[in-house]
Amino acid sequence: MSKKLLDETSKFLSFVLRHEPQAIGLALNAEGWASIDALISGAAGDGRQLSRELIENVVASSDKKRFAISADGHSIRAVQGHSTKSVDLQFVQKQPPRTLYHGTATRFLDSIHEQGLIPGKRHHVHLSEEIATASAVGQRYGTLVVLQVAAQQMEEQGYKFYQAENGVWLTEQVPARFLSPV
Ligand code: HQG
Repeated sequence: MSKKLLDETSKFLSFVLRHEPQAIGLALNAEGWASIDALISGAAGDGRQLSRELIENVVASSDKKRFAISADGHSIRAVQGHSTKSVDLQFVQKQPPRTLYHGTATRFLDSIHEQGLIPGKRHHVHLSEEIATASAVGQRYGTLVVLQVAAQQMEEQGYKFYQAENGVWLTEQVPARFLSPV
């Protein structure tokens, strides 16, 4: 199975499981789960050949562990990163480390200083424990800048944090006063 096929399929799964399930007539429940059979037939209707084996390979090889298959093997979901309104994952609140990191592009900084970090189209602001991970995320949008988030201080002041099963930290927003450049 080629890396190209795995990457393309991973992008397709992110698209339908996080953002636009309706594009292939797929239903996600509130916890983001979709039937694997329905995913395969919906994709086929869109001219895309998926198989159970290909899907399992994408799930297993995903560098960021983006997807999970249910214990009974019938369903699949993205573990975070959603924008679709049909999903409302109930993450368990968790105490964050003292500092978390967010990678972004320099062109967003003026707006971030004004508004703080906001989720945009997604349901949460995404934060990392590692500067290296935050750097990879921020580089996608232009000239990289990594911001340090005073996560523990935020939590002490009542802001809630969650950790997705792939390790990504999530919160609703980060006011600018908790941000500083690394
Ligand atoms: C920026 C990838 C202007 C924010 C990664 C980011 C991540 C603002 C962009 C996951 C802003 C949103 C998410 C403000 C935030 N003004 N810009 N007030 N507040 N921004 O893609 O965090 O590979 O929705 O800095 O690994 O970049 O898809 O979020 O640049 O975990 O699995 O608005 O996506 O995972 O961009 O990335 P995104 P993100 P996957």
